[in-house]
Amino acid sequence: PVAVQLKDYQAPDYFIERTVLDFDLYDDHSTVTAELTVLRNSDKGSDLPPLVLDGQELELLSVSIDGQELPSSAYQVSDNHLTLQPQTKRFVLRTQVRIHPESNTALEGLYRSGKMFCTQCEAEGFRKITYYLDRPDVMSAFTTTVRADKQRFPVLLSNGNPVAQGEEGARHWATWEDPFKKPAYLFALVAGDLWCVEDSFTTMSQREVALRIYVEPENLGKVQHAMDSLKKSMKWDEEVYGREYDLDIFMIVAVSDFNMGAMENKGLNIFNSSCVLASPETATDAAHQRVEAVVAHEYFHNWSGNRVTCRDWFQLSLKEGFTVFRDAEFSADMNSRTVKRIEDVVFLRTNQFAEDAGPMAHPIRPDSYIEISNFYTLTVYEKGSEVVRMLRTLLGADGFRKGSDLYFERHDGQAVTCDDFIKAMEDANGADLSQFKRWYSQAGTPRLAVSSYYDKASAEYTLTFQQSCPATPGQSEKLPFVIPVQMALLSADGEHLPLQLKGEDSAQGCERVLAVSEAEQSFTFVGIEAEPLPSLLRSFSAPVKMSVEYSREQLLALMQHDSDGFNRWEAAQQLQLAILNGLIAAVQAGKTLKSDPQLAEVFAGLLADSSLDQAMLAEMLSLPSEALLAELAEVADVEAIHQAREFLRKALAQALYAPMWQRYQALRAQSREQAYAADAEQIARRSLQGKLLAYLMLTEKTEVKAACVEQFEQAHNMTERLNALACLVNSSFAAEKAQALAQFAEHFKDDALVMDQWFSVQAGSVCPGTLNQVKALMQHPAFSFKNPNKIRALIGGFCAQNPIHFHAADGEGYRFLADQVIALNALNPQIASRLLTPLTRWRKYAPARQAQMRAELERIRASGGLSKDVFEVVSKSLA
Ligand code: BAL
Ligand code: ZN
Repeated sequence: PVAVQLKDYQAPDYFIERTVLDFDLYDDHSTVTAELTVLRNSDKGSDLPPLVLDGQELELLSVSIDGQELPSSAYQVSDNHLTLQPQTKRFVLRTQVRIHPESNTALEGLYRSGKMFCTQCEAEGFRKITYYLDRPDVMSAFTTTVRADKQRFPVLLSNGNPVAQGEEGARHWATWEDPFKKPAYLFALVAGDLWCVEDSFTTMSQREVALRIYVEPENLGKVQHAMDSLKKSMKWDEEVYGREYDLDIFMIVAVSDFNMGAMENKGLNIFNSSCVLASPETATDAAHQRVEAVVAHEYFHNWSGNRVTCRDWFQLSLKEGFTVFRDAEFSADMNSRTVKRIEDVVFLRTNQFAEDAGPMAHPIRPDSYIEISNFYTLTVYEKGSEVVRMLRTLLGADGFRKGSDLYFERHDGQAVTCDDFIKAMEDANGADLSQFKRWYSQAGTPRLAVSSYYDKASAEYTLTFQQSCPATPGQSEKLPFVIPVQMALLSADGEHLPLQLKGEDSAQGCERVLAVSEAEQSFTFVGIEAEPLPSLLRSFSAPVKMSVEYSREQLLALMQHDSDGFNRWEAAQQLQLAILNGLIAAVQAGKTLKSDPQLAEVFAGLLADSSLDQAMLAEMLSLPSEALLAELAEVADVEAIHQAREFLRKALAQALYAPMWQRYQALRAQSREQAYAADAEQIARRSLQGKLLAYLMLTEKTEVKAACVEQFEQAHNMTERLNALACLVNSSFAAEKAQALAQFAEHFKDDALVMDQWFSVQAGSVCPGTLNQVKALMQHPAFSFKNPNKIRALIGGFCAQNPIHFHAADGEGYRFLADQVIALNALNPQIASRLLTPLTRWRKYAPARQAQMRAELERIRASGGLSKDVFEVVSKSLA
């Protein structure tokens, strides 16, 4: 396979003004008729080069131009293209193809999910539906007719507004028209026996929009949370970005078999059922929050993605980074802002920083790819969002809004680039962002080392920043980034000092943003009467690895006094990391582990502090995960990390048994008395309760075990039930564990999404024998190798979320993963490729593990018939 390069981008030779599609859906095949009004791109000249349409796995039945059928000598068909020679600048091309959705296991293009038909076209799935110019800079008005059996597929949907419908014997049809020009990746079609929950939204210009969420009938009771989230999203986008919805109808459809979380097709979002269905009894708080976030994300794409789309796939972060930033801010406004930021930063540090340090590292705007599906990455999405966040930090909220207004106004209806986005931000603010743009072209996580110097005599305090960025594949040298460092200075008694830089006339508030743009740069503050304590990178103002030498006393002072909630949590994290690193070193040196009383004292203080928000307390009590500790280590010592962390957890549970037990019981009593709501206050309470139960269960006390079983059996919501189940699964209480698992499976056996949770809780077990259990569960009737959610829950749950067993010294975990990737490669390349991620991290481990992991990558490479998806990840990992 060859790589596609950004530098080779060329505008299309032809455009497609209008697309008229007709789908005839049957059980053993479907036919697709496409009438495309094709127009020569006049910017490229008046000659008529060959028209090269994309198409894969299509059986061509006929081709005609302007009503004249073409003989087969007039066109060429290859595995990926249909090529023909136009005779005029503008003509109507009609093709008819036969396709096989019923045997499409890659879940790309048109496919069957259970009893329904649905589509997934982003990025390049439309070419599996019909011959087309399948690239995002070809935007067309679509009219779509869908025909199917009336009884089995009563609902026929596509993008836009419904314009006609009719019946033909046992079959019926519906025609949809989308007035907004769009690229083919935003096309969608659904046919099925679906029921819908209907509501409406009045937009800011008083237009009435019908909202419909379609599900299979048994799921009708699980849709309200998504509908509420949708209405909140529509309102928020009007208030915060001035963006109004544009069609008369907005539809969401839930499907069970879906590679992604959801897809923003114009007016017809298609969702993985896990991102739309939620009820208190079946979905955890985290699942409720995910539904809210994904509904918002897809809705926000209507402007950041659909009205203004990407010119080419290298610009993916233009819509994804921006939209993740938008959904993160929405979630922060709907819930606890600080907790949302902490969760996002933990996720970024654990997973995106690892990607940035691995063989697939790429800038948020990659320069090349073999398979674009491999670039729907944490870098493009999450780091992309951080880059947009930095823009807002640098320009200020008002400046950023001016920039986004200009961007939407200037580019409405266009397919544009990341440069266009930056240009709008520059023009609206009179700013020069040329150096900032390095964030789009340089990969890797920058390091920021901070030192300070205090001069009592002159009352000056100087902060010096040194930035660097490690080499990444294809990029050995990096130029300095613009790194916004949001900061404050604290006095000994916790006051936030006025900040006046040398050369300024007066202080400018007690918090400010320093734009670090040089490899080494100093900032001197004046009028500082005693050595201050710096609070740096507040709210995690840049996606960098910062190192500052703080003493334990300083960390404790920050935990207590910092007015930035994120940095209070960060100080607690740094203290925990220091202690954990000491324990890891002790394990490696073969020393007996000794508990450090300081953390227990801190935790005791936090537990006793009734003013502390429960969500914050839950976050402060959470130790860094094994995955994060591995990412932070030079060489990840899996066993030492596991032992050290487990030791510390147990030591804390023992030292703090009384206050934890008392607090747990009080929280559980409150839960029993209150009806479930997925609101911030209750979510915080259950989060804290779950953290405490997990600690308490480590003491193996009978009273705790009984409480855990009680919570498992009596909880009126899935959050408490699943937390209790996870505690039992990870405990040595074999009888209770077996009984709880059996009871759970019996109760929820018909609910696929709940069974996913049952699979993943077992896949994550630290108890011995987990891999064998995972293999056995692959034979369970609720498991299916064809369903991405099941693969992610069970196989992904084990390989990506269970480091101690996945990295077992005998290499069985690696062998297992390679076997699954080889089996999935032909069935669903996207999922196979994604599953591979843990093996790509082989450089993080000691030589023996490296050799085992590489050997499995080589076995995959040698297995033959690799999809582009798997080939790219394997070959880059072994390079
Ligand atoms: N565009 C693919 C799914 C998403 O990011 O919304
Ligand atoms: Zn998106």
